[in-house]
Amino acid sequence: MAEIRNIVILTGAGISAESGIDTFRAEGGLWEQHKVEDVATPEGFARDPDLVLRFYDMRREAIQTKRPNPAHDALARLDEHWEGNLLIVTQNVDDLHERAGAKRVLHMHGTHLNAWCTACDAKNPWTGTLADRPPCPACGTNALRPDVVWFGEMPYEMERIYSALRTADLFVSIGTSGAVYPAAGFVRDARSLGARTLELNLERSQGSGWFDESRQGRASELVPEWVDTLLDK
Ligand code: BV8
Repeated sequence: MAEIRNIVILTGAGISAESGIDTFRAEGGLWEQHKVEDVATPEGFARDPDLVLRFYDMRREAIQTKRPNPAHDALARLDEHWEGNLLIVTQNVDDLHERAGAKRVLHMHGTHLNAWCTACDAKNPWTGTLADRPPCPACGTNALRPDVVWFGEMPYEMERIYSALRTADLFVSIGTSGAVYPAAGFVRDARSLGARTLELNLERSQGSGWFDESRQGRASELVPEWVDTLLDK
């Protein structure tokens, strides 16, 4: 096994499932309860802002009652002890990676815990609601929206992600169905740049065939096991 120094980890809703946060595509998942185009697109927000703001208020309140699980804890431990480069790129808008103690985390689809002012562009730390149209703490305008990347919008920090993929020796995907791009394309990018690729997921994802190795199981078991092998080396 070639020397592993630089690691990029992609996480999705599956890593937070055992913390009690709904995934998107599972039975009874978020996309069964709400139409994506109504609640997670700029067009949906323009059409019915109340529906969208209430949808995110409900989720923002829910995640604050949840706790990190052993998968989040294991990645925080890896982050603390790994001397090489490490970047945890998450599609999740919850803060469970950070609450577990991970530092080298990048939220490519934004975060629940910020309110973004579409008037002055300020990103305000936020734990409350937005459907009641509170004023922006920076400019006082009532033009706040969730600081999340909707479908059709450009994900955050793509350049930082691609530069990490360019030097990665190992790309690991955890708890994601591989249904949403550009995240679902990272395994092919990493592979074409020479990295080894590993999938840890409850079931084979849509991009499973692109991984050198795919392990099925619960993140709370697979991730601590994988981190132990990496740190005990
Ligand atoms: C963009 C934030 C231009 C909001 C989200 C190429 C081809 C086709 C389409 C496109 C394409 N390029 C772009 C598109 C369009 C679109 C797209 O991908 N559409 C799909 C539906 C076909 N993409 C976009 O619009 C993106 N923007 O492309 O801009 C561009 C192009 C190129 C380069 C730069 C820019 C923006 C997409 C972001 C949308 N916002 N979230 C919110 O959260 O409300 S996406 C949202 O859904 C999540 O963030 C996540 O990304 C996705 C959900 O996927 P997962 O996290 O994987 O969750 P899912 O439920 O699907 O799966 C869970 C998995 O976990 C399952 O596999 C399950 O087995 C597993 N699991 C469950 N329990 C466990 C478990 N695993 C382990 N343990 C367990 N216990």
